[in-house]
Amino acid sequence: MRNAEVKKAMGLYFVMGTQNVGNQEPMAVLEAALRGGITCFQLREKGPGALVGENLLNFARKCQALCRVYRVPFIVNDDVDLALALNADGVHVGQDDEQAALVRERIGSDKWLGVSTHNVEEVRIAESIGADYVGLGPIYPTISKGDASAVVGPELLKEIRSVFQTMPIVGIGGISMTNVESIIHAGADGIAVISSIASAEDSLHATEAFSKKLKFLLNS
Ligand code: IFP
Ligand code: MG
Repeated sequence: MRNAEVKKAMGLYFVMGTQNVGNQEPMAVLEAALRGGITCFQLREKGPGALVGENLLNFARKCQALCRVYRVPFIVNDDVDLALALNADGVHVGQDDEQAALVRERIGSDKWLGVSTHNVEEVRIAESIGADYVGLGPIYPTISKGDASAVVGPELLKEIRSVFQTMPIVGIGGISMTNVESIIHAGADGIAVISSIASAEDSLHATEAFSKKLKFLLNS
């Protein structure tokens, strides 16, 4: 069943682009995250210095191949053409990206569709157009997104969970080892992180720590 598979993948969702890894080797960071136990990966290549064209295609192919080795779903942020060219497992779009309904039409029913949301109404719309999961955030203040909207907090997550009892929901934004518990307790199926893994001193160790904590929180 798709819903259960998606929920499981939302456990520890790693979002990364080459711009998120500082002077580290992006593939090394992704490999550390995969070894450490991430359950889903989203390629989000954005902002100044972002790879484009052939370079993006080649990098995306390498990421996808590595995710395959670890049997982790490979999702592309906001680039339907790239997702289709690679036959990615899914596409993630924001509110300002190509309308989610059009994306669903373009990718068909087999690929996962994820939508960034910030309130009840956006989740309602995402559900109505056939989103497989929603990212809700920023739960806490974040540095990874310059254009991030207002902090929603675990309270709104809890309210949204009470309205949408089966929708896979992943919390995103400002998540660290010290606040992950509040997000799972509020009803999320998992967490999405960028900096906490990509900018960590030791990405493998950071991922292992999140993974261990999430396994405990999600099974208790
Ligand atoms: N949520 C997510 C996800 N990804 C994004 N890129 C985003 C919000 C802005 F974690 F996938 F749900
Ligand atoms: Mg986007």
